[in-house]
Amino acid sequence: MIKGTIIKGIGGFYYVKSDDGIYSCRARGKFRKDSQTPIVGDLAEIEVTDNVKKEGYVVNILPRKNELFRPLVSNIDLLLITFAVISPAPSLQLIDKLTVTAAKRNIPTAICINKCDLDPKTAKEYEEIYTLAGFPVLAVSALNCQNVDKLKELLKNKTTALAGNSGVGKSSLLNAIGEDFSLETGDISDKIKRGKHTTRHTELFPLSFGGFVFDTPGFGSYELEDITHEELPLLFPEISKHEGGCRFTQCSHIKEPDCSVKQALYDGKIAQSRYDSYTALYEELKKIKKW
Ligand SMILES: Nc1nc2c(ncn2[C@@H]2O[C@H](COP(=O)(O)OP(=O)(O)OP(=O)(O)O)[C@@H](O)[C@H]2O)c(=O)[nH]1
Ligand SMILES: [Mg+2]
Ligand SMILES: [Zn+2]
Repeated sequence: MIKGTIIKGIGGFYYVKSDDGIYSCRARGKFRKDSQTPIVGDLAEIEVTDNVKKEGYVVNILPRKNELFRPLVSNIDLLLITFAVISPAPSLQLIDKLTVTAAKRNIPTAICINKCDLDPKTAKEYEEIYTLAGFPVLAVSALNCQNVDKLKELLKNKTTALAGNSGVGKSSLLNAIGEDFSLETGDISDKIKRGKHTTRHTELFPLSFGGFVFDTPGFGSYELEDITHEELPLLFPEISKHEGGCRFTQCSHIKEPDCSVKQALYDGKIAQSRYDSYTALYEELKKIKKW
């Protein structure tokens, strides 16, 4: 039995990187029975069936530090939520859903604003929104390598998953850090300005300067799971900071008087777009509960 990390999964095969190379493995039937599926990032124990062809079976998954559903990854130190200033235009609510999901799972989050070459002024506005919310923010360009050195610094010595819509430039950024990944990148459609889902599989890559990074497939939409409206304020760092400061202990920070969150919004300490995401998600989650 040897141990390794699942770096890729395609068509029922898991590619497990161990000290003596990469093994292509199938999962033992027991995984289906226990409804546990190996995912990229997992530490796995494998049974080698062919040492020359490097084949085997995944027989056990070691306990996960954490896992995300979208992108489907495990054991990460940082979620790097990536979007483009324009082309495709970002949905801030989608980005905020991602920060909420990561907060729920106690996964540290940073924000990466790409394609700053296309509209530096708007990039600055987004940078302010997420800096105010308390996240580390990088404004970068894979095209002209703006701040790519800072991106490398951020990735160094940790395991990071890039997450974001198709076409925002996740694969391009990983190519830009000069690690010889040669990842395939795709155009943005002319008509609807959306990505074309170029990256089809999640893959984990080692970094020569220390650490690992996941390139992941982009998505079009994103739904919140297993989060209640009651806990939502705790999952926005700039809102949870004010917990206990309102007149009502169960304050939803929406309609109540003497609300310290609304005060912070008026004072410009909370970004309007983040507050808008909060209220929209709050109402949405509340409806689910009533059902
Ligand atoms: N102008 C500009 N274009 C960029 C930049 N980064 C990426 N692009 C372009 O954006 C398009 C999409 O880039 P990808 O790297 O394939 O995007 P992705 O996020 O990996 O997309 P999926 O794999 O589909 O999820 C390509 O045409 C890139 O050349 C940038 O910083 N500036
Ligand atoms: Mg890609
Ligand atoms: Zn309040």
